[in-house]
Amino acid sequence: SRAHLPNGHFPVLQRAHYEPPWSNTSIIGVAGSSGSGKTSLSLAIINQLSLPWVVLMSMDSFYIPPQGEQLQAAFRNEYDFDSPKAIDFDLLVEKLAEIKAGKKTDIPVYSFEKHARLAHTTSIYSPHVLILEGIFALHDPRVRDMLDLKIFCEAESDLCLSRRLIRDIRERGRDIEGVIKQWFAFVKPNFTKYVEPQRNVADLIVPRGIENKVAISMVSDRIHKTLKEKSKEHQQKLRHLGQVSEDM
Ligand code: UZR
Ligand code: MG
Repeated sequence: SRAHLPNGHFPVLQRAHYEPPWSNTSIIGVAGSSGSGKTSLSLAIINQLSLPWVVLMSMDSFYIPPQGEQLQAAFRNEYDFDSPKAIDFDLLVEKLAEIKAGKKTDIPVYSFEKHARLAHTTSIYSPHVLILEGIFALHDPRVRDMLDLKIFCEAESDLCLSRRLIRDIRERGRDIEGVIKQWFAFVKPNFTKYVEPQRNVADLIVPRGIENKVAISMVSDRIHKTLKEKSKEHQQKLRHLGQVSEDM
């Protein structure tokens, strides 16, 4: 409200430091097992949000490129990509902080064919909402502190394995034996050890993925509410700055 200002007298906004109202990006973290439907759920949330500036960021971008002996293991499908040790959380934290500060941010592009970061990067610039999805989206406490909403995507393990089989064979050039071997060697034990415990730090556990229309619209409503609050705070800050510069 402008009640505290003299009639018809508005603060000199151009003297205030301009800060876009979306500089405090709202970040949603979506964790869950491989094949639990994190990507589909994230896309359904984006669709429901119906906002112009929403970005989906996969934690795949933050794999640490294996070197030497480990690189050779990766090409033999014997490197553990399902452990948090495989993720560069320091870099992720740095990038999330930049995004939240409204800066233009370069995100690495990781190639699973080459097991390396590619020479080019992708840029993210000041979205209203960022969805961070990945098996370890809720793992690191520094990341959790930057999240406005923490979601755990829940699905039965036989469903997850079925999806992973179909996807890896169709889209990632793998074979049945290889996928099943990797599942029992890495995916399943690490799920119990590192992925499942994230249920305990989630705000919301979503069963049935994209079929869960109620959960999707609740998440969307909540984010819209958060954005309204942030925008209101920002406008108040601008008004306050205007008031201060008038008083000088
Ligand atoms: P999600 N993964 C691949 O195998 N290839 C890719 O191009 C991208 C991801 C695997 C990754 C991990 N490990 O097990 C899993 N490997 O996908 C995580 N190798 O991705 O949550 O989408 O299933
Ligand atoms: Mg996925």
